[in-house]
Amino acid sequence: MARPRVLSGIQPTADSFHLGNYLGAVRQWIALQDSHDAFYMVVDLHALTVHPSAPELRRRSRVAAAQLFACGLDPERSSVFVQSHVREHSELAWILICQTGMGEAGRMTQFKDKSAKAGENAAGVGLFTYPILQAADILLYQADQVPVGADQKQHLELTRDLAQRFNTRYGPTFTVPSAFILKEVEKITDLQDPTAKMSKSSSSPQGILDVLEQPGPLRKKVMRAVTDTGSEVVADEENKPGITNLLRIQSAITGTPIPELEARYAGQGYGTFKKEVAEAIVELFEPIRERTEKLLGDEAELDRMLAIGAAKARAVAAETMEKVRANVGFLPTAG
Ligand code: AQP
Repeated sequence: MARPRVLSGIQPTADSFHLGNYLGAVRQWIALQDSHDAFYMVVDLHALTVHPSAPELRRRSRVAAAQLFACGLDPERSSVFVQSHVREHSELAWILICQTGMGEAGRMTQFKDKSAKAGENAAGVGLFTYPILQAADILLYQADQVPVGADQKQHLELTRDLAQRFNTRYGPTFTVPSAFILKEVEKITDLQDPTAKMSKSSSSPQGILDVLEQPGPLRKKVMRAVTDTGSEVVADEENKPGITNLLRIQSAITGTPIPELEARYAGQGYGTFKKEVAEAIVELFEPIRERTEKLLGDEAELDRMLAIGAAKARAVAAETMEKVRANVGFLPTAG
């Protein structure tokens, strides 16, 4: 029987992924590559919404790809590629834009948050249509599941609505996908503002833990993480969001259940606990950083690995688009 298909993407919008991206998404991607037919991409078209310079986008796209391979994605077991290498993403996005209501797109909370931050007149149309391009990314590959963090739930709902609407209007065309979200790591929060998600674009440098960061600054940031009044290491989302976030991180990295961690640190105060969380993060990130640097040292090889993924992705995308073009009523090209 065919394995279920899984697809996800990450934006090359910074010089490193952060711990939230890793635990909330990339780690699941790696785990799923054996049981699923896996497609993972660096979504450079999406990154254009924040206007990087051309050299910046090129550098960040390569760094993002190198990190994915360094984290454990295998070009033989997964299709790892860059979104702009498959032209069908933009074509399908336009067709889906024509199926989307203004109110529906305007309700997306990520758009509302990001445009509010940019200022009313600074927010671009790209930011507004971003979730529709994301729907195209997913539907193009007929994905069954999409492993993401909690911040993407609403976009996944829109994708499902668009797939169902399209199928009703034009006949069965798309698989209706579902989100694959691990509750324990669905929202890793900012170290300085433990109620907000850790984010490439909105966390302060002290609030974010970058995968490619050196051990020194990583340790310092964890030790300076905002904690809560009291001294007990116990999970309590409401009253101790900072400690709860660190417990979640420690548990996800070491595989130790939170109650066991609470028992281990009972009566020891925050210091020992934070030190051990910092060590777990340093140990996790160090080999990834080293492998990323090595991969970035041979750009030709990195590009070759991405070309393998793009070829596999193009084959699937072309098949879906052929069906979509016929179903919406575009004339076949002669010859
Ligand atoms: N804090 C987080 N906790 C859990 N999962 C997270 N993800 C992001 N932040 C957290 C998940 O990582 C994947 C890739 O994210 P993205 O790069 O496509 O964009 P994003 O969700 O918008 O992440 P950022 O860091 O906030 O990026 P910017 O600031 O560029 O928008 C997604 O699956 C996401 O859920």
